[in-house]
Amino acid sequence: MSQTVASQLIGVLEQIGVKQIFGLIGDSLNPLADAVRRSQIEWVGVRHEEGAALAATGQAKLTGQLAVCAGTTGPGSNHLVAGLYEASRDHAPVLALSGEMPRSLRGTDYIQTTEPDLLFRDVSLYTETIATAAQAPGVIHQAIAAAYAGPGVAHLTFPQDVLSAKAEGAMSSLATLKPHSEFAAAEGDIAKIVERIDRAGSVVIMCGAGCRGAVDSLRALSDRLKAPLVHTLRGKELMAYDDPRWMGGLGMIGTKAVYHAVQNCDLLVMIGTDYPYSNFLPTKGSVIQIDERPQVLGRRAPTALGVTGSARPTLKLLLERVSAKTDTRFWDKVTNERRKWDEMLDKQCDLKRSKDRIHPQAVARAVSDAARRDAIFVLDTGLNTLWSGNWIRQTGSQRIIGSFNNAAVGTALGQANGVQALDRSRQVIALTGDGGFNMLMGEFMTAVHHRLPVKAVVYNNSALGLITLEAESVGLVPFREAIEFPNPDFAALARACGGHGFTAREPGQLKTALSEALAVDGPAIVDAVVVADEMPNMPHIDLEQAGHYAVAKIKEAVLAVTGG
Ligand SMILES: Cc1ncc(C[n+]2csc(CCOP(=O)(O)OP(=O)(O)O)c2C)c(N)n1
Ligand SMILES: [Mg+2]
Repeated sequence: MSQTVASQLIGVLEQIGVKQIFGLIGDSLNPLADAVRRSQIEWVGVRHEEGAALAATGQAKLTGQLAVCAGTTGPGSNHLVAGLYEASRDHAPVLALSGEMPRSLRGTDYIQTTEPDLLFRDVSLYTETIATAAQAPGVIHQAIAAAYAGPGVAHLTFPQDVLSAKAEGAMSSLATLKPHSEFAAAEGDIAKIVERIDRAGSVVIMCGAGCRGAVDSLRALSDRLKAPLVHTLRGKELMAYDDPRWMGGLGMIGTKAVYHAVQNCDLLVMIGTDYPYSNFLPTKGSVIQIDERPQVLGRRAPTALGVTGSARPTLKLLLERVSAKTDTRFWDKVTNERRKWDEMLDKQCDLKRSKDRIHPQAVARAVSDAARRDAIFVLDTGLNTLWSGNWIRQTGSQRIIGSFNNAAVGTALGQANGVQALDRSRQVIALTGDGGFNMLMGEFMTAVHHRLPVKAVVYNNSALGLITLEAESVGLVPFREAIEFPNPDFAALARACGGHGFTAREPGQLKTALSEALAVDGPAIVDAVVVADEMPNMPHIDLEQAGHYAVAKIKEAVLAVTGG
């Protein structure tokens, strides 16, 4: 059989290392799926195309390698779009494929008509319809190159007859399709950074996701400068929580020690982060920012020096040049405050806090304590992000992903499926609110179907919990009928799907439910029934200042979580 455009595309994806395609088959996609059937690539059929986009995104976030999802004509592809925003916002290289009606039917308001290039315009760095076989090799190459260059989403539409057409031409330059290389800051910029660091008394180093791979240098720099290392939520996974240098996060998922350190240091060095919550950053301008992306420099806080460069090679150069500091007073103060904050967290998550009710912090801490040392946590969005983000004590070899820039509810399970498909022997734990789980709970069937042993831990408060807080913070009466909802028996649901289900209603049941769920072979749901009226910590507010002021500040805090 001669090669078709579909088999040419699949051949290319195979050659560049794509192992799976997540999608939902149908009409125009049939020729594509047929090419997958003949290949080494695994077709992971999902229950909802948003789940396919999320699964691909989860993979791409974790590995930085291209991941692929597919949806068929019109409605099938429409479902991809919401999930793709995860990849777009977190800069993960994803190729989205849309099937499309045959070219002869275009422009006649035929059934399932959409304008995919218009629909995918916002979420994609590159979107193109392949109109002829001759166009395919060049456009496929360009799309993948664009996804890696962003990184972000590239989208291609294939009319059904084009997919089945005889391939023309061959793909060349496959070797160029890979993540871009790191680069060091220029010599002149290094000199300027060194001069400012040498001049400063106290230095704090803020580490974002861009610091992956640079941990040894960060430790060395911290030791040399007696500088606390603080992190963004995406940076949290990089080091163990109990590394004495790793003081904690900044913001609502963070500590008072870190907030004070950032506000009071002489110099804040931000590396590999586009941390968006300006209200937690210093306003006085003593900030240096180092990042690969020139467009992110200086946009979140008044910044004295912005330098383009990747974290790892730039830190190496800095280590060759910066002078050691000896004064440990600032370091000691931050360490002291951090210890107190940690003790407070321990109290809040103590299972003995209430006799008959489970506090959500205890769920996060129990999951953290029971997880393997190389587990992957996938967080959802809502109050539950605060519980998971603040109470998980990461090991440094675990991974933590979520919807940290898109802040979308209902994204954890889909991403967890994708991550689990990369390695079915790795422990993958989705921590999600009940509202988030309900949104795409059909994707639990994707896990069952494809033997993806994902463990989903549901914080069950029968409410869109964060919304209660949002309403109260702006002086509105929470609209209970809109916020609260009934849940199914999640454990029974899991079993009905062919998975495993466990329930914890009382503190005494939590650890057993979790350890049993983590021990079973196959996907499982843990229904953790938690108190609904738990208040989050506000590291930037002194809680002694109760009353109206605190309530007003909750608004600020909530906006910091939801992005407004
Ligand atoms: C897709 C999407 N829909 C709506 C929102 C607005 N929103 C933010 S948090 C939240 C509540 C989530 O409820 P749940 O999953 O139960 O988590 P909880 O806050 O109760 O922990 C909502 C609706 C959003 N961010 N994303
Ligand atoms: Mg909820």
